[in-house]
Amino acid sequence: MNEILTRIEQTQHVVLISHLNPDADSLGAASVLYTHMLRLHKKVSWFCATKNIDQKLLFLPWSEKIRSSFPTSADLAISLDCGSRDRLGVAVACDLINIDHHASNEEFGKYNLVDLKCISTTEILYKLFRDNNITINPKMATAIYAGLLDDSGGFLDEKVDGTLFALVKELIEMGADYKLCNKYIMKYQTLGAFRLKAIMHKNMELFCDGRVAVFCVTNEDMKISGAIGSDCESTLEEALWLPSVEVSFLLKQNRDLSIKCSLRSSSKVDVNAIASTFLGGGHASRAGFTLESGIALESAKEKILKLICKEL
Ligand SMILES: [Mn+2]
Repeated sequence: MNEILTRIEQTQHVVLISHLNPDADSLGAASVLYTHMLRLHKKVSWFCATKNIDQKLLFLPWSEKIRSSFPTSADLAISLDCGSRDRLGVAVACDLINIDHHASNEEFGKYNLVDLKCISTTEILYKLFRDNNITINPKMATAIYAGLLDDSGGFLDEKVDGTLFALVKELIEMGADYKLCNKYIMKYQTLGAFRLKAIMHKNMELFCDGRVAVFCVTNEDMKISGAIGSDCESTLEEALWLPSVEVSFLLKQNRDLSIKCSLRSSSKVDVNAIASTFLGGGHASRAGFTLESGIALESAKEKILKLICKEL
């Protein structure tokens, strides 16, 4: 049997870790393993350092079990969709299994299951279970589909091909509630998110002949709209569908005045490479990093713009 599955068999108490500001893939992957651990009659906890999890993701099986305090009694941790140790939002002392698909993954686990060919971390789990004859039940199939749907940008990503649709068909046959995922992940929005969109649309700036779209979101914008951090991302991604836009990035002020930068690209510009010059990472088409407090939004914007325009 697979080394990772063997280690899981030996555990008394496992903690599943979704990354900071979790998406449907990180939560979906943890959800899949949560079901699996219950079937194995293991004690299981689900940790996420972010307290305000996007409401639209709380339809995922077992998401009501997520806690923001780390269980010290766990003897095994499994990080899902975390490219680097700082994405965990916690210091982990016990053995760690790192399951991820980010090109920037730092293989920080004692065991690492990193597959860059997979479109989502949930796809890695699908393959692990399939190859080891582990049954995928409807709850698991739903969570696997959720990760695929979100990380492929609603099946619009360049990497989407017939093999992926064949996998989707299989998941539906296994009982995946794809309609529920489609509704919540693709369409559901809170009033706060809806209001923030209007602010972001109004304040968007275009550079390099309209090829780069830039969004700056201040703490004030967040307060007025009542949105949460992850609400910024859909507008950031939508901007790529403007005819001239090839790269979009967002600078979002955090409460401690550090700045979170998220980048998206639909062209040859590798935003993972740009993010890594700021010690961040991700994928060629979506990446991010954080700038320490003290740097002004405007000067951060100039710096990043310069790097992107050089690549265009
Ligand atoms: Mn992912």
